[in-house]
Amino acid sequence: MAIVNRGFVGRRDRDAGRLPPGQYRTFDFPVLSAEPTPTIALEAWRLTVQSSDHRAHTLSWSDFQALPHADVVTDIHCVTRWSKFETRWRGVSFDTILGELPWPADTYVMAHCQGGYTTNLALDELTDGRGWIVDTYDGEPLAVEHGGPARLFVPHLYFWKSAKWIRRLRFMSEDAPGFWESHGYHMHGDPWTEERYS
Ligand SMILES: Nc1nc2c(c(=O)[nH]1)N[C@H]1C(S)=C(S)[C@@H](COP(=O)(O)O)O[C@H]1N2
Ligand SMILES: [Mo]
Repeated sequence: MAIVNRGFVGRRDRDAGRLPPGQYRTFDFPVLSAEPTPTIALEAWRLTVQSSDHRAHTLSWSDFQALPHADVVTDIHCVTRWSKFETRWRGVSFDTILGELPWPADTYVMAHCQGGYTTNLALDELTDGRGWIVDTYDGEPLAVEHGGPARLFVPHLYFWKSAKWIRRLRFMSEDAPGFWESHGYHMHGDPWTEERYS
């Protein structure tokens, strides 16, 4: 009895402080999409990175697969108040993507998705291993309802910033609102300070 009790307390201690304010923990993996789930063939998949002066660098699926991948294990937090702990992803860091560019990056990025969803981020939020383009979840190719074949993954911000079905990363010299940001969501979206709405 004492052992069971100690084990339980131990788990609670380990998870204490892990839930941002106003969030609850879920063990499911909810699907949240503002648009219908698209069909994306790998042969047709492209990731275009666009400079603020309209130069473009495009990666095919095989170009993207040839870039170094790494594992990311972390918690995720949706603004609708669910958090999921210890999610396991694999992908290419934004630092690696930046290293591929033949021109300099700019201060802000608009992520554009197949289907029209957009979200804005400061470049600072994506560098130093904090932003990823992921193609694998829990050891399997990323399921289409979760943004496969590849999605943006920025887990330290609310999950609406992790754009599914990413197609284009457009650099900007000034910040501008994406889809949810222009409907009242916060421009930044830090779950620890509850930057839910602006
Ligand atoms: N293209 C696209 N990306 C999106 C969304 C969307 O509607 N369309 N929803 C966002 C929101 S609000 C959340 S919480 C997460 C949900 O990701 P999931 O469906 O894999 O849980 O995706 C984000 N990325
Ligand atoms: Mo969300």
